[in-house]
Amino acid sequence: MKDKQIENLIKAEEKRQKSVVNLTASENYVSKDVLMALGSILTNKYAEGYSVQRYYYGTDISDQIENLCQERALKLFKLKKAEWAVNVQALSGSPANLAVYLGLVEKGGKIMGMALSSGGHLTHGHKVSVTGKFWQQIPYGVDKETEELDYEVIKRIAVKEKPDIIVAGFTAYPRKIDWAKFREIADSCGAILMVDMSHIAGLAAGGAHPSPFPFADIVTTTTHKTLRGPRAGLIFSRIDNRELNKKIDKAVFPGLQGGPHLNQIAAVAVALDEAMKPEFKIYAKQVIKNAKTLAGELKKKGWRLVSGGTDNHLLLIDVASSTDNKITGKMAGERLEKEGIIVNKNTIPFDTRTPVDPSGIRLGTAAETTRGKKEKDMIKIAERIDKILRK
Ligand code: DSN
Repeated sequence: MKDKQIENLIKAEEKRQKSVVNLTASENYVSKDVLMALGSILTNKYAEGYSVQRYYYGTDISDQIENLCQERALKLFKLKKAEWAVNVQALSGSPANLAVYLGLVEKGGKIMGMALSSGGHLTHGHKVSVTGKFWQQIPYGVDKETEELDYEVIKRIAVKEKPDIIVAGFTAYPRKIDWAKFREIADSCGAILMVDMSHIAGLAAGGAHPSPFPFADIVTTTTHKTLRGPRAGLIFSRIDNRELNKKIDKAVFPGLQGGPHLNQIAAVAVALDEAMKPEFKIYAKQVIKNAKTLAGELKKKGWRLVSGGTDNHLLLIDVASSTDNKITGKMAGERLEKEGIIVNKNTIPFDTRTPVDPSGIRLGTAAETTRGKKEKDMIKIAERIDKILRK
């Protein structure tokens, strides 16, 4: 590169990424092919609109790239073209979720989503996000005892509040979600059911987690977590007389965005193809085996895990109540970083502390599994974490 300042910073970041144990639950390492597509000349092209209707010329190849990405997205999740549509232009997960609400929920309408404090995402209607300013959030949480979703309670809230849309999905919930129960809840109050599968998309693609598609009307996802692609967002919608897909397409463009990032769409297409390979199924299963091993080992050492364990790729440790040395999530995250283990601080359900210095840390195994780590490595990582945090 001619720009030495940026080149050196990229090299430094590469070195950092290689030198740490990365347990950030939302990160992963993409392949060289994904990077090549992302860093390609496709970034030069404007192709505002969709392949049926563009506002620029010279877009034949842009059409082919976008169509291929859509075909692969449907194929990966075993969806029929006559039954599901997919928009591949959302720049990431937050704009994808925003586009769904913009397209389908009147301003001021009700979004029923998991509370941030229970593991939901900001874009599930939290007040600090635009999704909680333009719409009204009806929050649901986890049970205080089990720290898991209580579907009867969620149903009662839904029937009382009659939300326009129910969002099932999370950013920090270590348990499987019962998609069928959410379908039943949505039907009991006439709401659209949207699943935000950002965290578990790769696990579902690899057959290691139940797929939400048989039950949802809309499925959104980021592509860079367990799915191991570039940073981007996908919005799947069921094709029927509600015309959800047409409303969502309009919300993405021209509602929220201009020209699609073709380099990003091509890189997503590459990642989707990689996720169809048999090795990806093995990867997805290993991610969960690793998370379960890590959780089991930490529990043996006396760490309290939210809900007692994990069914997916992530775990939440309640560090504040696990030790008597008054360690907080912030202190734990910083101490681990100093020793080369990267996690993120996280609130736990019913946290009495703040998101800036919460009671917990969140750990995930997607990134280290990409690097070939197995159960035996998780045992060693658990030992290191225990030692560092008990110092
Ligand atoms: N920040 C992502 C995560 O870590 O889950 C979601 O936006």
